[in-house]
Amino acid sequence: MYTQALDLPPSPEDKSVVRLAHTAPDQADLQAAFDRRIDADGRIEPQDWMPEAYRKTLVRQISQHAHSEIVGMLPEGNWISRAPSLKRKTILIAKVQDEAGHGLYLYSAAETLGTSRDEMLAALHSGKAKYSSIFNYPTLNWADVGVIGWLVDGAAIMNQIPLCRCSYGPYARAMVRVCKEESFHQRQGYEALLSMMKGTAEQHALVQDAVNRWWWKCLAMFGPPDDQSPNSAQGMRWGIKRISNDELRQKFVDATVPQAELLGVTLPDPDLKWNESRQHYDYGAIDWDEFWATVNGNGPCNKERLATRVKAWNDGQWLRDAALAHARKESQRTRQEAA
Ligand code: BYC
Repeated sequence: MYTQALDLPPSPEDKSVVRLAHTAPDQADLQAAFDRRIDADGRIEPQDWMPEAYRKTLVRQISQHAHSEIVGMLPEGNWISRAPSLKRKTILIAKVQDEAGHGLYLYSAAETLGTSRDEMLAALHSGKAKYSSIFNYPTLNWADVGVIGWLVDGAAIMNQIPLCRCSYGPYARAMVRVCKEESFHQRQGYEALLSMMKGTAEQHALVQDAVNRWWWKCLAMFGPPDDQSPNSAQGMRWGIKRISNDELRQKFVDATVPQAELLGVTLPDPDLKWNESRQHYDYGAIDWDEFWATVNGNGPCNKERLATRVKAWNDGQWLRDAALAHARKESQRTRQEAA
């Protein structure tokens, strides 16, 4: 994978690795060295010792993130065949293809922690693994595609820029490229909406309707409030998360309000107003019951999304089998030629 350290920790069966048991540091020394590196804001690499809980948290977060990128291709992919012009179609194809690339960087980053891609995908396909709540809502009209770019990708960037400084090296490096591409995605969405807002009253209404349907879901995307977020404190201590769910949500609201004004749409929140003393926008209450229902599999499109991914996986079996057979033949040929 691009920019990743591919040298994984040696397997215990690898006899070429000499292990000096009598000089091996004990668990407490390893933990202390790990803590010092985290405290000094250093990076942890795949070959380094790390606590099992740190490894587990990273596999959880990175694989969820990868699944979100892959499932996130579906709502927009739905509009490729119906894009209103050739220009919009090529942009949308490129964007959806970027999301596939992001999924692959992220699966590769998670694999450096010793979990196979097959294990991660099996967890997704069985419904055990989570992916972002936001992709369980339908894209009803073309304006939804623009709003996904503007608001969903905008929220994603807000969450993901701090991940470029995550303490785990492969994840942080993958995020640098992901963020550059997400930034293009956000701007193309906003630009598509600006075009629609220069159009007819019917087009304005489509944009406003899409904003009304996506706004609250985007705010929930940042995760539960800090005082109800079980993973936040430890994630922050380990330098995986750098900014809390609530702080990121606030930054997103503050950045988005002026963009909505420029676009000429209303954000569907009567409580949204500038608070002079806080120097931030206040906003209304998020429906957390709806969020949890969606996260737990009962959103409008959860079943459809999962069924589509499982079908794609099953339909691709012949190709994976053929690729493996080809690779086996190639390596056999190379060995014969070398003999
Ligand atoms: N949806 O303790 P918390 C994209 C879960 S891709 C579903 O705060 P944490 C894009 C959370 O996993 C967007 N589940 O957790 C792609 C945890 O459950 P578990 C994805 C959510 O990890 C294509 C529980 O709630 N981005 O943007 O400290 C096209 C408690 O939460 C959600 C990433 O994955 C949610 N929205 O913080 C366009 C970024 N929120 O795992 C766009 C990387 C929370 O304990 N991930 N949960 O069973 C993160 O930054 C963090 O994992 C989160 C959650 C902020 C998401």
